Amino acid sequence: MSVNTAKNRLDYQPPAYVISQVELEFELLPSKTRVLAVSQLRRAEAGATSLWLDGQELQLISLTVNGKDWTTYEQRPDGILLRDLPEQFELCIRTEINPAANTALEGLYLSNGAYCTQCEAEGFRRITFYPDRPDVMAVFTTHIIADANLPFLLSNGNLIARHQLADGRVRVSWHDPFPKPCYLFALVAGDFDELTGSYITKSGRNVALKFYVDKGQQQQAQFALESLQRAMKFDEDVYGLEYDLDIYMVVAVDFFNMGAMENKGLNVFNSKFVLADAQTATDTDYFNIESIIAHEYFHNWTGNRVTCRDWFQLSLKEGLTVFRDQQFSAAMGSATLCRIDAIKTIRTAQFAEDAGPMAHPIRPDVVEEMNNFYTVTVYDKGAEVIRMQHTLLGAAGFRCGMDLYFQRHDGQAVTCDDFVQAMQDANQTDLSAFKRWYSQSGTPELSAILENTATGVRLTLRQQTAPTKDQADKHPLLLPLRYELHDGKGQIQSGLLQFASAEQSFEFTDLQLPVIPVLLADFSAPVKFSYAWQTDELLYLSQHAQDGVARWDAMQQLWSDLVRRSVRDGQLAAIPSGLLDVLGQLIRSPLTDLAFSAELLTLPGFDTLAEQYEQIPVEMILDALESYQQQLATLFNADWLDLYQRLAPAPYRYSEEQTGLRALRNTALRYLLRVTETPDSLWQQQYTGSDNMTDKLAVLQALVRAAHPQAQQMLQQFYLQYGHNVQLFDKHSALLASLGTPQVFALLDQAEQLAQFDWKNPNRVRALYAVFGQQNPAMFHQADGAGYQRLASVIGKADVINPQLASRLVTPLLSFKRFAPARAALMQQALSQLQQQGLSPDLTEKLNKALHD
Ligand code: B3K
Ligand code: ZN
Repeated sequence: MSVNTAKNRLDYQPPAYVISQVELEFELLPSKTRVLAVSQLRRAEAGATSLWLDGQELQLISLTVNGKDWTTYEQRPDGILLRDLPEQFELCIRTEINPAANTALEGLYLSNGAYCTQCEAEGFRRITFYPDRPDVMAVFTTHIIADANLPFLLSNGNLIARHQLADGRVRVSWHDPFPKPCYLFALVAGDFDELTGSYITKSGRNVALKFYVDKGQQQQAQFALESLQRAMKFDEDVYGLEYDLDIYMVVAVDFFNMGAMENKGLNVFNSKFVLADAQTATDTDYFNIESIIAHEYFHNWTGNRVTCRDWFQLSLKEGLTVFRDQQFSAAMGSATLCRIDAIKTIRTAQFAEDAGPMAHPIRPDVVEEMNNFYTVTVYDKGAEVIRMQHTLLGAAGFRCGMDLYFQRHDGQAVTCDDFVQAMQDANQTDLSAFKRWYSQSGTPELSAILENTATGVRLTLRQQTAPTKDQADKHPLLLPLRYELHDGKGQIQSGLLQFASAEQSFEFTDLQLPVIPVLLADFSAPVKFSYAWQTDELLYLSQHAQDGVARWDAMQQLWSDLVRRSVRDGQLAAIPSGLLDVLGQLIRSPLTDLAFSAELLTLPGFDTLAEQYEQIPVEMILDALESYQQQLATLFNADWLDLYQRLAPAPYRYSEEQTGLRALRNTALRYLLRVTETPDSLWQQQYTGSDNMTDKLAVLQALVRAAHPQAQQMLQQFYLQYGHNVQLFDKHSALLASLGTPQVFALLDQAEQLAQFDWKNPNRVRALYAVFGQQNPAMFHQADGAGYQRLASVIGKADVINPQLASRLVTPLLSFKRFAPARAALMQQALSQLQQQGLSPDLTEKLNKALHD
């Protein structure tokens, strides 16, 4: 294990030597894989004679420079420093690695008998000694030698040769003509089923599309293949971007640290984001597959063709690519629903990150372990920062900026500054005030006051950002604010304000009083905002705002006001009759967009509400949510039943219309199951009679959430029936881990003992413990600290096997300062105990930040 030291963004130095070409040869054996790397290097920094090569967990066999054994080097635990180098040379390094022992799933490892790689961010250094940094871009040729029982030997680019060797082994060669950083290198070797398709690009080139999945699962990759075709078309239509190789491959593996990886021409995917059919995947799974397939595809331009100069610039490719995949999802289905999803992520996980010890700007300044910075801030807030540029410049202006960005930087490793510069130059505008979004962490709080004037209203805006753990001083940011002003005559003025100072007033005329404002329509800036709306005004907006997001937001605001009042007064605030009227009306006659109706009828989640409090009143929020849901269930019992019965399901298809119907019907089901009079036959029929996993799982979710007496028994039945399938086993685990009763602890113990459970598989561990820590607030925050102890002990165990996995699981414990002293002390104690164990650099970085000021 290497000792990580903090690196600073401003310390960037260009590489001393660059590599034009690298030729790799792998002789694959589970615990003794031989790697030969032959690189052509050229001095880039005048006078340089030494070169640092990163390397971890490698056994060095030999090292030559221009064919001669090279002895002037210094080997350290994390690499080699070569000295006395000529201006230009061929470097030849032989190493041996042990994929079978690689449980960190970084570098070359085995997943169910198949070899695969994960190199981003710094995994290539576990394959060979190399300048493992994104600004060294080389043309890769890869040779793979393996036994004939591994029929598919894959790497980046185009297949150029395949030979049978005299000893029975096979040698294949791949060549990728596009220079790339080593983090985009990939190798896969295994026995798979292959699903093939094709795509004709807009300039008429035929691209072979190939999906590799476990045996017997070929048909389950069909939806992913079609999603890829849709993504390819979208990028041509919206950005004029065409695919550039003759082949695009996607491999699905079960052992994977995150969602997927955009390696050039050879994506590696977590199988849960490839495999789908009606019997094993839910509507949400289908949505995620389509969006992640698109995300990785879009990286081919935003990430691969133009890459990052250094890892501090990660948001250059991730924020931009998330924004692009959000645009794609919005075009494939309901734009409002997609936006609501993205907003929820910001308001829960991202606001929490900003308020906790890991707070960092979308372009961090200091990093110890790079894997810790693949965060909701870099990704999702990063996407919001791109979205704001899109809002400010308009779709056409943004496209001009993108065109200029590619024209200038194709084939280069660049910075976030380069991106904004292209946006500015293409639009002849000045974005310097906007750029603070890249360097300032924290969540701006925006407040507004509306005063009447002789001819209309004056809107006074104020903004302020509280200090964060990483940055004490904050400054105003440029906020693009989409607004609607609804006047007394029912007329609406709408537009976009640019607000860049601490305080500013805007005058609006020709408005009949009274005026009701919508601020931040479409969540046009990732901020917290407050305005003293009256209940009636919110009710009005929930029905009349032009922007769908604003309508939903008005409902969310009504509920969070009620919860806030309940918390303040220590007793449940009554639901205003006007709100009940609006809800009753919606249940009786839903809007045409059924999925949107379901969102309007759903209360904000615990996490969204929690982020609105400096000190989170756990029980009070949970109790209030529980009581309100119970009230809606009882009050509208007959209407829910009627709605449920009217929404008759058709044979399963994944479509916007059907997804909406299922969402609304299952919302009704959730309320129905909270009422004892609802006959068991109702949900039993849905469970046994439905032809799809969405509706089956919805029954189980509703039983679990309603703490129904039959919940556990049904989970057991589900396990017996479906537990042999790993995706469904994980769904069972996730349901079990979200049971809000103290029995959950014993059930978690039992689940760890099941044959399918495997501490080495991140999907298995996350289904139990990411869910327990992040989606079971009642039990995770149990007053005696049992939840904290459990998560900490799991993290300790996971860290020895897979540091990235452990480091992600720790998130909910890190923000202990947000809780009342007794609870905070228990959380802190769990973290301190964990710290006694020798931890990975990943966890060390986070725990040091959380525990020490
Ligand atoms: N770029 C990868 C993430 C790599 C994470 C490394 N710890 C997937 C993606 O964002 O598309
Ligand atoms: Zn990405």
